[in-house]
Amino acid sequence: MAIERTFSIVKPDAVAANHIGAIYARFESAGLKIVASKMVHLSREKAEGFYAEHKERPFFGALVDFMTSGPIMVQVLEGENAILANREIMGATNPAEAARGTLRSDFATSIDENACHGSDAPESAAREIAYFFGEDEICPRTR
Ligand code: RTP
Ligand code: MG
Repeated sequence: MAIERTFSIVKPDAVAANHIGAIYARFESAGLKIVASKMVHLSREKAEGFYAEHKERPFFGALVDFMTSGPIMVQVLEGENAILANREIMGATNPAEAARGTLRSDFATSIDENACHGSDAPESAAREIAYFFGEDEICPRTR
């Protein structure tokens, strides 16, 4: 398996609860490298664009309210099979269904406030990384 990049968010609930470091430690423990990272507070327009695929879903308004409710951390993770590896670290969308030891089991409180986001496929990873980062903001390891 080639080295892959994926896009990740520490959502407003987890930032507010001071879980940034604990979540970053899970990525690093799993061998994923953080090759870009910044804190941002999304505008409604930026959040709506990010979740455009869910525009017609009944939870869309609540999702945008939540994602704009406070700052988030956005990061690019790099490693072997990074997209699937990150989805496994995160656990199921609904924390009630997330396996023990996953981010959502340990840090999420509900399906709406579920602590983290991770790209679900190579196409979405490429699109989401470019939505937040210029290539000059991504720093592959040199050692
Ligand atoms: P994410 O995109 O945030 O990583 O989460 P995901 O892939 O696991 O889930 P997705 O289907 O893409 O849904 C995006 C976010 O919308 C909220 N959601 N609510 N009430 C509901 O039935 C429902 N379904 C999804 C979740 O907060 C989910 O993370
Ligand atoms: Mg998703």
